[in-house]
Amino acid sequence: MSLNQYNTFRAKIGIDDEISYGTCGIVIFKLFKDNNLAYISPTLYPSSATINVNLNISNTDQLKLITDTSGDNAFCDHGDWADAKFSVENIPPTTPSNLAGVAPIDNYYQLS
Ligand SMILES: [Ca+2]
Repeated sequence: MSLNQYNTFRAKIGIDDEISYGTCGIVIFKLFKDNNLAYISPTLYPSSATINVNLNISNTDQLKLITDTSGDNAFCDHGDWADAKFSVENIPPTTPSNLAGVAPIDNYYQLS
């Protein structure tokens, strides 16, 4: 699957509801775009609220989803990437750096 046709990755991350006891099930979620860390979650516990991840993946060839043990161990680390999806969403355009705007004439800006 090519990511080039999408610009957004969304998911709901957290510890699965089947884990609900003690200090078991502690994870950190990470997203890598082309092997560069692009998102890291706080340390999540079974009692933590679900986090909505919304990541711009424009110009990304590979997205890697990592559920890290958080450094303790992997016991009960049932991390969920729920409702994970790629989509095309409107992203506000950025101003081209090589253009200069001239004062508005009849409500239009002249760019050159
Ligand atoms: Ca853990």
